[in-house]
Amino acid sequence: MTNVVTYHVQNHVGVISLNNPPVNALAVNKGVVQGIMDCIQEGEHDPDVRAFVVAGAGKAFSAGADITEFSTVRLPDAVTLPALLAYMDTVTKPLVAAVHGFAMGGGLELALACHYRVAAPGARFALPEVKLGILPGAGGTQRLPRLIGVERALDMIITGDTVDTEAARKLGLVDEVAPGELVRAAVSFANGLVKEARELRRISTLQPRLEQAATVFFEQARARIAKDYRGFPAPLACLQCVENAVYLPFAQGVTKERELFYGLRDSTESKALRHLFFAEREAAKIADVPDDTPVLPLKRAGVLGAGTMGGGIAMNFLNAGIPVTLVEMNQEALDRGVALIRKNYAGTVAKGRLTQAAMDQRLSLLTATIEDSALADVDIVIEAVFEDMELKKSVFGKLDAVCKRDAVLATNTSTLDINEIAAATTRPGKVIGLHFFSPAHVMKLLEVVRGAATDKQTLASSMKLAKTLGKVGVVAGVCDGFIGNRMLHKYTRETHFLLEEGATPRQIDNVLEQFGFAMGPFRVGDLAGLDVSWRIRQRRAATRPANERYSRIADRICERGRFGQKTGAGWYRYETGSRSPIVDDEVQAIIAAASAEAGITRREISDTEVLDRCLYALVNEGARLLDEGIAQRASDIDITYAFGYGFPRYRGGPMFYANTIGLDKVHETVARFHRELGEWWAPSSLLEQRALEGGRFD
Ligand code: T1G
Ligand code: NAD
Repeated sequence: MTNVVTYHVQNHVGVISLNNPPVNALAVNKGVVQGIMDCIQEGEHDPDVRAFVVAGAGKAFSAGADITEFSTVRLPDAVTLPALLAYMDTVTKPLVAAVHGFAMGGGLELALACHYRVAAPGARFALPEVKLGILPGAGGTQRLPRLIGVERALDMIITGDTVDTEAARKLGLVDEVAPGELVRAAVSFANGLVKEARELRRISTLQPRLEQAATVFFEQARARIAKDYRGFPAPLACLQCVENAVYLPFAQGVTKERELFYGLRDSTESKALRHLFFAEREAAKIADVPDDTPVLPLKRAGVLGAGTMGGGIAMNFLNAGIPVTLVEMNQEALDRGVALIRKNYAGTVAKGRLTQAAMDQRLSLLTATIEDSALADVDIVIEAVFEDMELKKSVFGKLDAVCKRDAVLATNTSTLDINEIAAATTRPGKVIGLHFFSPAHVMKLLEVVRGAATDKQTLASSMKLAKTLGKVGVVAGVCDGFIGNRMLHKYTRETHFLLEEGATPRQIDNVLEQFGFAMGPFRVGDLAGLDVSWRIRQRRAATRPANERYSRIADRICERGRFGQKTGAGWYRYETGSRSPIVDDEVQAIIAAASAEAGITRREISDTEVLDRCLYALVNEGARLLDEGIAQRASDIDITYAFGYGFPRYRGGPMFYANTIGLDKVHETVARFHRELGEWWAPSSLLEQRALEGGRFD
C-alpha cells in the first residue's frame, strides 16, 4: 500500500482511505489510483472482507483528478482513473462511498463507480470539469444521467455547479445521510447490504431517464448551450456525451467520452481556464507576507459613502454575515443608498435566488446613520466618498480620530495616491486600498492596494477578508490606476486613436466581441456612463505632457451631453427603454471632425490591426507593471482582467494570451507599432527581454 491510500478492515468491511492532502486529488503519478486498486484487489480475495467503504482522510472525499498532472507525462503502467472505475464495475462485493466535505470531478466519478453513497450533512457534489474547459472524463457523463436522470445530470455537467447533501439525497445521488461518525455509518450501511443480500447496483447497467422526447430535448439544449457558452468548446462536448448516454451502450459512451476529453484537455481554451484556476489560488500568496501572518478579526465593518459603490460594498459584508455601519453625509443621500440596497436584495428575491427571510436577516445587520461617531468600534472602514484627494484626506483624518487604534482604514479610490491618503492619518500602517469593481456586490475582483507603509498584518487581513467576501483579492502597488485601470487607460486610449485614424466604434466593438469580450469598449463606456471617465481625463489634463498624443473625440462626445445609456446617447444612440446600441451618424461626424482637427487622414484599418493594438496595449502596459513591481506576477494581471474587466476566460487573460501568441511575435508587432505610430508604443523592457530569451511571462 502507498501512504497516499490507507486500508484497514473494520467489522468485515475493507475501509479504503484516500490520504493525499490537501484535497485528496486522485494523482496517478503519486500512486493514489493504484493504491485504491490494490486495496480492492486485496479485499476481493480476503474471505474476511464482505464489502468495501471508500472514504477521504482530512477535509474531504476528493477534489478529483490531479489537475497538475494534465501537463505532465504519466508514468508507464500507472493505473488510470478510467481503468480503476472499469475494474470497480467487476467487483463482486458491495462498494460504498463515504463522502464528506466535497466529491468533485473524478472524485464524484469514483463515488459513482461505487454501488451506493453515504454522505455527511453539508457535503458538496459537482462535476466542475467544464469550468476547466474539459469534461468529466472517467464515466461521469455516462453514469450520472443513468442515476439521477438526463435533465438534472446535464444541468450539473454543463454548469459545473455544486449540489449539497440534501439536494443530492433528493436526486438519488446519495442513498443515506450520516450525521454522526461517517465511516462507521458507512460500514454499518455496507454490512446492512450484505445482511439483506441487496443487489449490487452497478450504475453502468441502469437506463438513463428522460422526461421528454430526446430529440426535442437535445435540440433545445444544443441551441441554448451554443448561445450561452459562445467561445467555450467544452459545454457542447459535454452535451454530446450526455446524448451518447441516451443513445449508446455504456461502454461505447465511455470510449467517446474519453476521446472528447483528450481533445479538450489539449486545447488552448482548457489550458487558459486551468491557468486561471491556479492563478486564482496563487494570487492569494504574497511573497514577503508569510502564510502564518496573524490576521485581525474583522467582525464589524463600516462603509463611508452610500453612493454607487458604497451600497454594493456594504452588501458584500451583509452577505457574509458581517454587521455594517453605513455612514452618509446627509439623510437624503443615506436614504437613497439604503433604498438601493433594499432594491438590489428585492430583485434577487424576486428571481428566487434569495429568500425573503435571508434578505431580512441581512438587512438586520445594517445600521445606517449620518453620525461618523458610529464608526468608533468597527474593525474596518471602507471609504467610498467622491473621488477627490482633499476630501479623502479630510475624511481619513476624521476616521483616524474616531476609529479605534487597531481598526483598518481602507479606501475604494480608483486612481488616487494611497500613500498621500495614508499620510493624512497617524496610522499609515493600517491604511490600505480595497478597490471594488462596479457593481460591487457582483464583481468578483478586489484590488488590494498596498501602500508604502501598509503593514503585513493589514495586508494579510485584507486578503483573508477578500476570501470571506467571496472576492478574488489581487495585490497591487500604488500607481495611477493600480493594475486594472492603468492598463485600461492605455487600452481605451488606443481605441480612441484607432477612431481618429479610420476605425468606427462599431468595428472596434465587433472585433473585441468576436475575440470573446461580452461587450466592446464603446458599449461598455455607454453602460458605465461616459461622464465618470471624462471627469478623470479633465483631472489629468493639468499634468498631461504637451507633446503626448491626445484624442479629443471622447471629450467632444461628452461636451454634447452624450454620457451613454443614461442620456439616451453616447457612442451609440438608444431608443427610450432600450439598451440596443444604434450607430449614430452624429458620432461619425464628430469623429471625422476630430481627425481633421488633429490633421489625420483617415484610412482603412483592418480588424487584425484593431485587435493587436487593443490587446497589445494591455500586454505592453502589463509588462511595465511587472517591471515596476506594481503587480507581483503576470497571472495576477490575468486574474484582474478575467474577474474585473470581462476579458474572455477561455483566453486566460492578456498575459497568458500573449504567451500563447509567443512573446517574440508580440514584441515584433509592438516594435513595429513603435516605429509606425509613435513613442507611446515603446516596448516595455520586460517584453523585450523575454522576447529575446524566447521566454514567457511568469
Ligand atoms: N488537482 C490539483 N490540485 C488541486 C485540485 C486538483 N483537482 N484541487 C485543488 N487543488 C489544490 C489547489 O491548487 C490549492 O493548492 C490546494 O489544492 C487547495 O485548494 C477525470 C479529469 C475542491 C472546492 O475542478 O474547486 O477530475 O494553492 O485553495 O478553497 O473527470 O480546490 O494550496 O498550492 O481551492 O478548500 C475536477 C478543483 C478536476 C475541483 C477546494 N475537479 N478544486 O477548495 O481549497 S478534473 C475540480 C476546487 C477531473 C476527471 C477530471 C477547490 C475545492 P495551493 P483550494 P478550497
Ligand atoms: P458616488 O458619487 O456615487 O457616491 C459617493 C457618495 O459619497 C455620495 O453618496 C456622497 O453623498 C457621499 N459622501 C461624500 N462625502 C462624504 C462624507 N464626507 N461623508 C460621508 N459620505 C460622503 O461615487 P461612487 O461612484 O460610489 O465612487 C465612490 C468612490 O469609489 C470614488 O473614490 C470612486 O473613484 C471609487 N470607485 C468608483 C467606481 C465606479 O464604477 N463608480 C468603481 C470603483 C471605485
